[in-house]
Parts: sequence; C-alpha cells; structure tokens
Amino acid sequence: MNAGAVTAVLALGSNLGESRDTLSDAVAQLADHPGVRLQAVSPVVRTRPVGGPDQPDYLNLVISVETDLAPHDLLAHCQAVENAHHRVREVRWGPRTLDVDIITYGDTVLDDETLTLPHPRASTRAFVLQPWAWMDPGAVLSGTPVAELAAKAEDLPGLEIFEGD
Ligand code: A4P
Ligand code: MG
Repeated sequence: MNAGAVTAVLALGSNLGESRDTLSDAVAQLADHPGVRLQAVSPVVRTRPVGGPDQPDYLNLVISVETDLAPHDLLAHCQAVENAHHRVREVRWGPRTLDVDIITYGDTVLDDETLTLPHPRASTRAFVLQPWAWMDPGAVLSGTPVAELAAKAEDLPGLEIFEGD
C-alpha cells in the first residue's frame, strides 16, 4: 500500500435499467482513476427495497479500494461515476440506475454537510453488510464484526446471491 493510502469500502446499488451491467461498468469506472486501486469485489446480491416508495428489487455489491484521494475527493469521484449512468436524484430512497456510497474510509469518523463516515445507515442494512461480510469475513464496523451486524439486519430475509436472470 502506498504511503498515505487508505482502504475504503464502497457500496453500489441499482434497481433501474440493466442493473447487472451498470454495476460491472461502475466497478471498472471507480477503479479507472490514478488514485484508486481495486482490492476486492463482493458477490452481487438481489435485495428487497428498503424504505422509499414501492419500487423494484435492487442488485447490490460492495468493493474495497485502496485510495490516495481525500474523503471528499473520493465522494466526488463516486458521484461522477453515478452521473455517468445518468442518475437523476428525484425521490429520497427512490429507484435509481446507480447509487455509490462510501461506507468506510479507513477509521475516519466525519460528519459534515456533504459526507458522513462511516455511512450512517450501513450498520443496519443487510444489502451492504452481507455482501461485505462475504467479501471480507473479518471485516469490522465501528468495533462490531460486520457478519454479526448482517445477521441482525431486518432486511436479511429475502437477500440472495444473484446468479443472473
Ligand atoms: N452523503 C453523506 N454521507 C455519504 C456517504 N458516506 N456516502 C451525502 C455517499 N454520500 C454521502 O445521497 C445524498 C447525499 O448524501 C449526497 O449528496 C452526499 O453528499 P444521494 O446518493 O444523492 O441520495 P440517496 O442515495 O437517495 O439518499 P441516501 O440517504 O444516500 O440513501 P441511502 O441511505 O443510500 O439509501 N434498498 C436496497 N435493497 N438496496 C439499496 O441499494 N438504497 C437506498 C438508498 C434505499 N433502499 C435500498 C437501497
Ligand atoms: Mg447514496
């Protein structure tokens, strides 16, 4: 790992359009930056929507990257990848072609107008926690094993590995 580089965990979700292709493209685009190196990719999971209006099931996955970018620069990069997929923000928690969230950035704890780290809702969401635990069985979030958090998450029933349509 480069001096000063940090490991970040990113969560991707899509429930509009060709979601499987969107997720693959987005992982490639996230890694296609001189300050970002892909370390690991989770299985793709099909998940029931959490919150928001009545909407289709999601495909979700998690990646870990080694990055030289500062937290807000990494957020800007994630948003540029979202925008490349014509994401339009209309309804909070509503359907989207692509959502990219920063779940953790090293051990950084931060809360300002544009960025909260760790992601404030990640610790209760199986659609983030379960693929993360499969990718990295030893992962810990704010002191608790991610696999333990996943087992308690209300949206765990109904989550399944996506093998393709
Ligand atoms: N922001 C603050 N902290 C972060 C962070 N750690 N990572 C700010 C990314 N963004 C962060 O996000 C709104 C603002 O959050 C951003 O401008 C950024 O400055 P957004 O992506 O524009 O809006 P959103 O995604 O609709 O809202 P939010 O609150 O991020 O929604 P969530 O919590 O991400 O939930 N169900 C399933 N099964 N699978 C899903 O993927 N996703 C959501 C979205 C709801 N239900 C879902 C899924
Ligand atoms: Mg988001």
